[in-house]
Amino acid sequence: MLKQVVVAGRQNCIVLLLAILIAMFFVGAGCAKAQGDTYRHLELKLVRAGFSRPMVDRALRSAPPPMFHLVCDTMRTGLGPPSYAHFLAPSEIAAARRFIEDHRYCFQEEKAEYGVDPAVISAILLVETDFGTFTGKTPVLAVFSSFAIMDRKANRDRVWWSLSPQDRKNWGRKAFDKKLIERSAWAYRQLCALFELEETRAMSVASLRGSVMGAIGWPQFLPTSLVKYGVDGNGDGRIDLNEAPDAIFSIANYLRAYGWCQAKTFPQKEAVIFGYNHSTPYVLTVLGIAKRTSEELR
Ligand SMILES: [Ca+2]
Repeated sequence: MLKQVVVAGRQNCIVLLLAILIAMFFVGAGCAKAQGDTYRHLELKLVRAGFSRPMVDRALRSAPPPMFHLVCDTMRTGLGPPSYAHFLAPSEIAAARRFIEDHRYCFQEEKAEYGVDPAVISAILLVETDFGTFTGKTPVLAVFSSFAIMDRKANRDRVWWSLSPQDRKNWGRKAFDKKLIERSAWAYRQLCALFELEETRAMSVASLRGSVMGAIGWPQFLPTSLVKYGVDGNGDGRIDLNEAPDAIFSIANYLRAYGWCQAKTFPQKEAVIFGYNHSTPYVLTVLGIAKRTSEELR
């Protein structure tokens, strides 16, 4: 009798466990469907642009849900510009110099092929990610998908009403809409670049992680920059911006394309670095680090 009760109890447990698993499956499928619906018009737009439906489906259905909070954070007003002053501390200059010494053979090749000052490349890597220490953990596919769907008023409404009354007053609805529609177009271009990377260079875009604005790897390249200026510096057949040689050569390629080799005067050099990051404090910091690093290398 006792044995029968124990067996029946086990059977009930198995049935209960199966029921939970089946419920979890349907809840998961429901979430995936809801998520797919949110991205539906974006999915159609990408397929109409010529990207393969299975690839787009697979990527967007596995992407995290739209990050409205992230979009909202970028629309908050009253935030001061970032400070770069601490990068000019002697310990930071020493780190920039050490990086050049640790990768001197790579920099020799880079200098011979691209002609870009190693001190500038090292300064950029220091400021962007502290030589790969802080590259960001946000799924870049979700970042650009979240911004890309802001072409829809319903999605902008959701961000708008998540802002504080003061932020809404500072923006005004017209300027807010204009900004988010511009960001949506920008993010869509980045998404296209991501899918191009997946199609032509076999990169798994779903696994790419980066900053909250979707910048990737040690040099914090946007996908469009990665497509255009990414270089396989160590010759292993793939471009990985989380490896020093690829990061160094890719930055060199970018700066050469923006005219570094022709830039002789300080304002000309400023203009080239401004092409990398549209921030005057950033530009002055990078050139300041590079100058001090070069002085110490002599
Ligand atoms: Ca490589």
